[in-house]
Amino acid sequence: MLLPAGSLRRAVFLSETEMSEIDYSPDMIERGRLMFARPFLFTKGCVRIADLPPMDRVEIAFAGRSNVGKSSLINALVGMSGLARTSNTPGRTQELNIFESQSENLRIVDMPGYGYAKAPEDKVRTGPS
Ligand SMILES: Nc1nc2c(ncn2[C@@H]2O[C@H](COP(=O)(O)OP(=O)(O)O)[C@@H](O)[C@H]2O)c(=O)[nH]1
Ligand SMILES: [Mg+2]
Repeated sequence: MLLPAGSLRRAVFLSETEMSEIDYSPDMIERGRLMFARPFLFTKGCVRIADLPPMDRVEIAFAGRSNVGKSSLINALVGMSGLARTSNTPGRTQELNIFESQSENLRIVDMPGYGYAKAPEDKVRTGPS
């Protein structure tokens, strides 16, 4: 993707309050939309590093505190309401859930949230190992 020098950097480093859609051209917004356009398929849930797929494509991982809406955001981006499981209960996602685009060289990783987990203490302590 060819962008005018500095245009992407400017968008990335603007603070949240300064950021607006004006900083992105309609063409960039459309490219972003198409990047996540369905179909994505659930590949697997990884509990061990050894389970992770090979680093053979672009990977975008969503990390953040429990229950902030990581899985909901993935579903909204992809336009598939049931792809990533969402929950009212914090700490439900306890694996690295892998989703792969069927049309782009792109992988999404839905990560377990940090801060709270309703899981056995040993699993909370170690996480994916
Ligand atoms: N009000 C509101 N609730 C949201 C939003 N996004 C997610 N939720 C709700 O917040 C809860 C946690 O969402 P989830 O995507 O599972 O969060 P995750 O733990 O970060 O993956 C669910 O009950 C969602 O329906 C949002 O933008 N607004
Ligand atoms: Mg989640």
